[in-house]
Amino acid sequence: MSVSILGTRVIRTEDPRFLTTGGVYTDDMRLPGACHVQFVRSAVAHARIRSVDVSAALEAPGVIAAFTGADLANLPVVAPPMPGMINAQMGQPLLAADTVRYVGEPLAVVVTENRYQGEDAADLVDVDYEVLPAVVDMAEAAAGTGDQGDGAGLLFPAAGSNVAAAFGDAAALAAGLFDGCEVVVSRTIVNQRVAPAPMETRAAAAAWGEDGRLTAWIPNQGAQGTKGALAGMLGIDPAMVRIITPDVGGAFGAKFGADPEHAVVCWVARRLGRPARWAETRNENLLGMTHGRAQRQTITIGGSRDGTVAAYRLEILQDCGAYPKFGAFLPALTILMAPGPYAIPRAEAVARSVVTNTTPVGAYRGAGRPEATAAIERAMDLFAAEAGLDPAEVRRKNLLPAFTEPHTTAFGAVYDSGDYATALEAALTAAGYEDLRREQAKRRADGDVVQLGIGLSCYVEITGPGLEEGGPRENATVEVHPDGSATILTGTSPHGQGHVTVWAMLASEELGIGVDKITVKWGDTDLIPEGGGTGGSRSLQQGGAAVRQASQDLLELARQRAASELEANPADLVFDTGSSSFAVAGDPDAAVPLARLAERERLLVRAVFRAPGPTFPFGAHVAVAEVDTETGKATLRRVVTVDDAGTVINPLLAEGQRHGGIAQGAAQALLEEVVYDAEGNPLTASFADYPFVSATEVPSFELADMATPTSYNPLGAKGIGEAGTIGSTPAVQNAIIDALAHLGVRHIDMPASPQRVWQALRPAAPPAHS
Ligand code: MCN
Repeated sequence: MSVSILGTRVIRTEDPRFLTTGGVYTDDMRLPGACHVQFVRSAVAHARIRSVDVSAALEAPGVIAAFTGADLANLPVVAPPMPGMINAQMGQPLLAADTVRYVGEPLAVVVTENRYQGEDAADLVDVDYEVLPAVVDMAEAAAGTGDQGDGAGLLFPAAGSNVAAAFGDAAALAAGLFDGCEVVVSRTIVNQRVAPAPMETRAAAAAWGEDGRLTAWIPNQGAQGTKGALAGMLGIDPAMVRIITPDVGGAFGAKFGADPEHAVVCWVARRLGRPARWAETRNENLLGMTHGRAQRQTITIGGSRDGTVAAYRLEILQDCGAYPKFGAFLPALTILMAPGPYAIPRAEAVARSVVTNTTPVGAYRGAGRPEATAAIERAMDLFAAEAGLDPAEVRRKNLLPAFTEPHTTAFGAVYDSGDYATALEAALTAAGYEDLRREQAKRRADGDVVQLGIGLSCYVEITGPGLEEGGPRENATVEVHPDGSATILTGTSPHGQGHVTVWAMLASEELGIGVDKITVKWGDTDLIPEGGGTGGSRSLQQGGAAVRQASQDLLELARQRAASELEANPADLVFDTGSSSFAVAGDPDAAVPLARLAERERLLVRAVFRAPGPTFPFGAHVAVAEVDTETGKATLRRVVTVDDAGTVINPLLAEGQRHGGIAQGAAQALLEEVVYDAEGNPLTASFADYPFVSATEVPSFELADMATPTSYNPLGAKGIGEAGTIGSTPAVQNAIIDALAHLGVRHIDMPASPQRVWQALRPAAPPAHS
C-alpha cells in the first residue's frame, strides 16, 4: 500500500519562483502604450464640491486628459451590498461629484504618459470645497437625525438617518435578562479600527479589445466576483469583461470584488482608446483601502458567585465609514457568534451600523468573528474578576460539553462539531498555567516593577459561511495530459495560502501523479467562469474538496476507458497510484497508465462540491505578557495556542497560517489603530504613524495540535486561515490587563499603548503630591 501524502509537511511549491525570479504582480504586467491614472482625492472629510478646476493640470507635462465626477455622471452609483439589509440611499459615485464624505475619496483623475507626471499634475487640480461639519464619532453619527429638516449631521440627507443597517430588535431587549444574577458587570469597550495593510497595495491595468471586450488585471480574492462587481460599476454585460488575477501580495479580506478606482481605470482606458493602469502608493492605500473592525461594544454579563454565567448581552455600534460596504454587515456575523463556545442560558445581541466621515470599512481577517470573541472573552474576564475567581475556572464551568452531532445556538448558528474544554485544557497544559500563576503571585508579592499577566481566550468561529447565493459550494476541473502531468483549474484564489501545493497534494493522492507534475490555475474568468474565490477560510473545505471530487470522478471516467482498452470489466480493474495506471486484478501486465488514456481523448473532469453548511473551527489561546508598571510598556512574551481546524492536510501550511494570524491578532491588541482627529483628518496615513506589526514585536509562537474532524466534507477539514487572528487578540489583551489586575485595573482598550496602560495605572497609584 502506498503511503498517503495527506497530512505531511510538503514544502510550498510556490516558493522557488517567489524566492528567485519573484512574483509577477499587477504593476509588473507589461502593457504597451498604457497611460497612467492618478487619482485626485478629497483633502477634507465632509464638504460640498463647489467646483473642480483641472485646467492647470491639463497644461502640465505629460498630461493626456483629466476627468471629474461630472464626466462619469451617466455611470451607476455603486449600491451598498446585501440589498434589503443596508440602506440603499447610501450609494457611492465612482468619482465624487457633489459631496465628498471622507479624506481620500476619489473626486477626479489626471491621466499621464508617465506615473511621476501624474503625481505632479494632481497637485494642480483646484478643488473648491464648501466644508461641512464632519461626523467622526460613531455615537454622534447614530444620534444624527437631521430633525431640523436641514440634514445637519447626516452624511446622506435623503436617507434620513446615519444608520445604514440594524440587526436585532433593540426595543425587545429583555428588561429582566439579569434578574437573579448575583454578579453583573457591564462595560463599553472598543474594538478599534485597523488597516489591512497588505504588502501589495491596490492596482489595476485595463485594455479594451477590438471586439469591445474589457480585459482587466486586478489583484483580488476571486476573479469571478471582481468581474461581476466591475461590470456592474461600468454598466456593461459581465460577458464583456475578462478578469485576470496576477500574483497577489496579500489581501486579508480587503481585495474582494472591485473598488470604484478599478472601474475608473477601465473607464479611462475605454474613453481614451488605449490601455490604462494604476498602482496606489502606501499613503493612498491607508486612506483608500477599506479598514477593518471598528466596533464599539457594550457588554453585560451576569451569573452566580460560583462562576456560572446565566446571561449575556452584546450591544454593537459598527462604524461603516462613509459608504456602507461589507463593514455594514459585519455585526451580523458578530451577533451570530456572540455566545462563542459557551452554554449561556440567556443571551441577546443587537447592532446598528452607522456611516461616518471616514474611510469605508470592509472585511478584515476574521471579519465579524474576532469582534464577537473579543467581546465575550473580555466579558468572561470581567465576570471572573468581579466574582474573584480564576479566569480559567470560569471558562471551564461555562464551556459547552463536547459534541459530534450539530449543535444549534440561540443565535441560529449550527456548530458542526466541537470539543472546547479539551482545547482549553491542552492550551493550559502546554503553557504551564499553574507555574505561570505561581510566578505571577511571586512578582506581585515582591512588588516587582515588571509584572506578569496571563491572558486566556476560548473561541469558536465560522468558516466557509457560504454568503454567496445557493450556499457553500466550489468547482474544480482536473485534467491528465498525455505526458503524465496534470492541470487543476480552481474557483479559489490563493494569495499566500498555498493552494498550489495543497490542491496538487489532493490530486496526487488520488491519481498517483507527483505534486511537481501538477499545475494549478486560477483567476482567469475566461478559463474559469465560476468560483467563490478565497475568503472566510473557505478554500480547503470547499475548493479542496472539489479538487478531490474531480480527481475521483476522473478516475471513474478513466476506469471506463481503461476497461474498453483492456477489454475487461471495469469492476475487475485496480488502480495503482505508484504507476498511475489501471491494471486487471491479478494480471499486472494488462495495464494502462492514465497518460496513455489521455492520448486517445482528453481526460478531463469538472466537479462541483456542495457543503451542507459552514464549519466551526475552535481553539484556546494563552498569552503571557510582561507590563512595566512605571513606563506602561507591555511586552508579549509567549503565545501558546490550540487551533482545531479538523483534519489538517498540510501541517506546514496550516502552521504558517496560524503564525501569520496570531501575529495579526496580537498586533491589534498591542499596536495597531487607525486614528482620526475630530475633523476627520487621518493621523495614521503612513507607516511612520501606523504601527504595522513586525517580527520584533512578537515572540515565536508555541503551537499545540488538536484535530476534531468535521463530517461536512470528505477531507474532515475546517478552515484555519483566520483562527489565529480570532483567538489571539483577546488573549493578548486579557494578559496585559491581568498583569495589572491586583492593582485594581479591570480594562484597557486596545491597542495597549504605553500611554493607555500608564493612564489605567494612575488612579491605582498613590497621588504624586499630597
Ligand atoms: N489547510 C490545511 N488543513 C486545514 C485547513 C487549511 O492544510 N484543516 C491549509 C489549506 O490547504 C491552505 C491554508 O491552510 O493552504 C489555508 O486554508 P483555509 O483555511 O481553507 O483558508 P483560505 O485558503 O480560504 O484562506 C483565506 C484566509 C483568509 S479569510 C484571510 S483574510 C487570510 C488568510 O487566509 N488572508 C491572507 N491567510 C492569508 N495569508 C496570506 N499570506 N495572505 C493573506 O492575505
